[in-house]
Amino acid sequence: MIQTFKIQGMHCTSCAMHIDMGLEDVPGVQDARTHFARAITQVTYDPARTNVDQLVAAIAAAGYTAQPTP
Ligand SMILES: [Cu+2]
Repeated sequence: MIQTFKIQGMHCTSCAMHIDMGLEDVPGVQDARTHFARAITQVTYDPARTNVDQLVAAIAAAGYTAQPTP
């Protein structure tokens, strides 16, 4: 499953790396790609092991605000 999030709070490309690292620590996340210039993150995950709320929480723990896009 792939979910895209709009991200608030990024100010440089290392912010994007922090988000990717935080997401990749979540069990069930297969891939996380944060685009600094577009202010989005695309997460590929196993819905049997994690969910959108947990992904938002992981991004919040890294210090950023995430909003899932439809
Ligand atoms: Cu930064």
